Amino acid sequence: MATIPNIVILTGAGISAESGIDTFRSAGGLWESYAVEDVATPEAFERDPDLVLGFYDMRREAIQTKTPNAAHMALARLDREWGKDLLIVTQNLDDLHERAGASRVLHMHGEHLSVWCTACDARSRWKETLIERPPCPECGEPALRPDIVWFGEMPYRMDEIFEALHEADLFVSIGTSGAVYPAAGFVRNARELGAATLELNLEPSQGTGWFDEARHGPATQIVSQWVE
Ligand code: BV8
Repeated sequence: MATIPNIVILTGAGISAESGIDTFRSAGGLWESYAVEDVATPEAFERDPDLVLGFYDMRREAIQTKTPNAAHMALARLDREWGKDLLIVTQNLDDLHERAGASRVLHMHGEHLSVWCTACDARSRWKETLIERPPCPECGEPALRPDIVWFGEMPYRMDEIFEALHEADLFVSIGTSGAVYPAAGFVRNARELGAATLELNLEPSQGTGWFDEARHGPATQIVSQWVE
């Protein structure tokens, strides 16, 4: 009997595209309207907090109106039914994996419904806007920022991710352009550690040559087909 593989799945903005959430670098993506250094860096937040807080307020509000698509549902089914280790490492801020029913999800770039107090360091769940500088639920200081990993900041729980890559027999990358590190390097880590590698994306990513196999098409089709 073929041994059941341990699986690590990396997802990016492309898996949520068909739910109506803007990607970053596809046509009409977010970064076409915003220069990333203007909104997704600590320096940008220092320089123009209203621009940055307004950008994330807009995205936090938009995400709450969206729903999981067939690709999220297929991965959630796999997560529920897979008897071995399985970890969904997502670069996405949205909670569509969780709302589809997945439980083994790790947000390496943070979550849109989380805020971080730069005064007391507490993290809190948050659905409202930040532009009015509301008081921190823990310490009352008007010092809340999005709990999101900006460029130049260390992604979250990297040790857990590398532990999972060590154990992985299969690494699957879904809906990511392979433009941002360290996530874009995981396929090479996985290969070096002996895992098989599969890319499921609308089009070849920047790292497509590192994958053993690549299937291209909309996630709602190719992810559902792969899970079947
Ligand atoms: C760090 C949060 C170090 C904000 C994000 C030079 C070389 C290597 C690295 C660097 C370098 N210069 C600088 C760096 C480091 C930098 C980096 O990688 N820069 C890049 C631009 C070169 N990385 C960092 O700064 C990281 N931190 O390195 O820290 C450190 C060390 C010690 C101590 C302290 C620090 C932090 C990176 C995290 C930045 N934050 N997001 C926000 O979301 O607003 S990154 C941002 O890009 C999002 O998280 C997003 O998820 C991520 C990646 O984008 P994708 O998800 O791939 O989305 P994209 O639009 O690009 O692609 C979508 C894909 O889907 C496309 O391929 C498309 O074809 C496909 N698609 C579209 N529709 C569909 C579809 N697929 C299927 N179906 C569809 N329907």
